[in-house]
Amino acid sequence: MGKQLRLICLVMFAFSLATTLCLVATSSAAPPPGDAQFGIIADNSNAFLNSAPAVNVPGTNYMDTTTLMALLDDNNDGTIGPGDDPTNDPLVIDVRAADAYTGTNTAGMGAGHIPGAIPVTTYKYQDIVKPANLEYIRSELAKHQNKTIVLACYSGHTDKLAEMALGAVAQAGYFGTPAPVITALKWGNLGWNSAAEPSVLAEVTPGTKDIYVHTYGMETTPHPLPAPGAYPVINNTTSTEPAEITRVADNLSESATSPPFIFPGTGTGQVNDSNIGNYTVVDVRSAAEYAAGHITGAVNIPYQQLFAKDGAGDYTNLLSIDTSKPVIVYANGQQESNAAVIGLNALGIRNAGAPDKGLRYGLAAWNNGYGMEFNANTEEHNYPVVTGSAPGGLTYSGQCPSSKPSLNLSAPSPYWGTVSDYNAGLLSVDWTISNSGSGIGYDINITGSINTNGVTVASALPLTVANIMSPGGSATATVKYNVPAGVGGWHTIMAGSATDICGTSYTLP
Ligand SMILES: [Ca+2]
Ligand SMILES: [Ca+2]
Repeated sequence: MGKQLRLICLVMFAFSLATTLCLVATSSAAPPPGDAQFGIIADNSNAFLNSAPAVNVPGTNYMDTTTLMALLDDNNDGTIGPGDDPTNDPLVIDVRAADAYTGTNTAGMGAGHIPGAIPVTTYKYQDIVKPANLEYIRSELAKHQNKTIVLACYSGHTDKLAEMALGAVAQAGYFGTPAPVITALKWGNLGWNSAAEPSVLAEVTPGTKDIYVHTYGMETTPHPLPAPGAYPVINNTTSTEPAEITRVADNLSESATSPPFIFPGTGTGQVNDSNIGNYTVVDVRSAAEYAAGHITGAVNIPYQQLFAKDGAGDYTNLLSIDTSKPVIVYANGQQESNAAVIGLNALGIRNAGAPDKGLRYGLAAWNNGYGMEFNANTEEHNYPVVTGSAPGGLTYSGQCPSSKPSLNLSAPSPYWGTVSDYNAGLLSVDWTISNSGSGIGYDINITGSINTNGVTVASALPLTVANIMSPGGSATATVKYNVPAGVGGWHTIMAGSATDICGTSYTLP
């Protein structure tokens, strides 16, 4: 008994995105210590935190609102549009909720957006490194000569979460090379137009909310870092693309913690003098700032050094964070700690039962004699905002690179995946798609399959083959087919889709 082995005849076709042919050899560097994915994510996080933005606030990775306004209002007439030069404009990405962007919020949380700013497609900063947003950002970035991305949230806090994830992904090559400069707008839309953010203004103005009235303990006694622990195992994805490994880890990190911060206070789930000992507290400010006064019991790792390797090539700083307790990270405000929180959670440097959190508003909220505060005299502006669901006020023309991907489908190898597959007549084919072009391919999907002899596709389509494929790269996706009894062979024509860095779509064949 048993079925006769079915002979398979598959007609191959080529995904042909461009005629340019340029094979690029992949590098063969030795894997980093620990899990290979750990090293890739840590190195890209480190590269981002130590990249130098073209325009920034000294000591932080920020662009201030005055600098952004000067780039948008070149002729300094107070409006953005006619008479201004678009060639130096950065890409501004608004990471607030939809009603803040469109100007329909009724609680004083946003009355519109910076002219030309684009939203995250889902209006959630946590989704910033999901494939649909990256595709959108790539296509918008292609229209800008100034390859700088400025992220803007309500008050310059959550944009740092998005910034870290997007920055590490960019350093890993998701936008090609060189990576765009990625920064956040200091004090966000609050600093751009405080009148448009009355509720946010109240939140950061001393005396108007209880976040600023604490005087919890500070000390000057240094605490040495404990001995390094073991490397966490990451393995979030089967992709071998460093950019995709970094993207998946940061995407998981963005969604792992909501809210991504912990308030100082005595309410449920808040932290204060009497329960701070239940946490590992990491001060990510400079050594000098730490020495001058820090939260009782805190250890110090400046955030630019957090993801760095030591002289022996080990990630000693990361591994020295005691994760036997939930981890709280803090800085002068909440900004640098937010960046650290995304990277730490992405790497699995966290307590098994609780994601890492940043201290809400940082030292400024823990003890109002310390920390970073909004300066109404110099940081409060009334720059123009526009309303509506589409980017308002400015249009840009695209400048796409000439290098294009060229994707090919390799000879498939049909097989029976399992005995039950065999008994059910479900044949598997591993379709390997490779990129022999000179540009990165994105969002590569198998979208359809036309078959002869009564064969049908059992797998759900569209099927994602890869979110990114570098020149010389490849990925394999398995498609299962229902093969009726007695069929000895069939022909199949596969259909697929992909994009290039400009968001240009390719439908195949
Ligand atoms: Ca300009
Ligand atoms: Ca102007």
